[in-house]
Amino acid sequence: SLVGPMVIEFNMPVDLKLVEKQNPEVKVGGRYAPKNCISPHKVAIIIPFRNRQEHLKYWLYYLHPILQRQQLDYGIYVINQAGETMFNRAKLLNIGFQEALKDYDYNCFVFSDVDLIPMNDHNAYRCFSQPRHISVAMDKFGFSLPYVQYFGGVSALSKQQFLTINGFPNNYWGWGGEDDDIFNRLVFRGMSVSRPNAVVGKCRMIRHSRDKKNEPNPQRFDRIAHTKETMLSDGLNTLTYKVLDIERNPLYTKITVDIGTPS
Ligand code: UDH
Ligand code: NGS
Repeated sequence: SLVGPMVIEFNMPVDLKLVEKQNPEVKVGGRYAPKNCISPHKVAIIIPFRNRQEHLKYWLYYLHPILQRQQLDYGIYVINQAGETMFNRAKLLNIGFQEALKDYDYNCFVFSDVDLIPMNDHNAYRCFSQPRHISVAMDKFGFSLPYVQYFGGVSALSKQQFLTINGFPNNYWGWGGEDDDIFNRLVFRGMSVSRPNAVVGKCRMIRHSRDKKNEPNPQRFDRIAHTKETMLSDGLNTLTYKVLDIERNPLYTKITVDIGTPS
């Protein structure tokens, strides 16, 4: 049922009640599995989140139909950082991995920023034999990679790939570098990055200004220089947080978490 290139725009209002009606097969919490086959791709989609409801509405509007056409067995998890302390994208992604596994035996994890939409449904939101980078041709980078090691935006790791690198770092507070740390982890564990080509990989980002409490992290350059050592003691094996609330909405599961403060 794939259609190939799609028109993606962000100039109309999105009504989630309507999106629900347009996706009658999506079950509570944003779960779906194809009716006429058993999908080998049991995918938890993890979105790091705080105060971006407008972006989330576009994301749900565009992605639900695409993911269903891709015949994935999937669930949508929005990991909402409580409070007003510095944002921590990678830690929220670790939490998403751990919490989604309490729901279902997912074998694949797609980590997606809330403001990125694929422009071609041949760009599979699933896992491959090597970690997958999905958002390889973003409009804001002229539809190409900004640098060859770039692993930000949207990526997919199998459960095994994620466990092999001890998950993601928990101590990148504020903007930048955590995606480069993840790339380093993959390389240090002998993996390489799989990517679609730059035509299939085209995607659009919703334009926005910098969020409060997500200013560039001045420690990021120093941190990415030490991934090899820090990945042993910073990751899934040291992840701590408190779940404050789990909301099972019709189109997504929203998990609000207290992630603490920089140590
Ligand atoms: N995010 C939130 N809330 C925040 C911060 C980040 O939900 O307050 C999530 C969201 O999923 C977002 C992702 O974290 O897509 C990455 O953060 P980002 O969108 O701030 O990062 P990006 O590199 O933008 O896209 C940085 C600021 C760019 C300013 C450009 C001004 N023209
Ligand atoms: C690099 C950042 C990455 C970031 C990428 C794209 O410089 O975290 O730019 O940024 N690495 C460091 O700062 C060490 S963007 O143009 O999207 O704002 O993802």
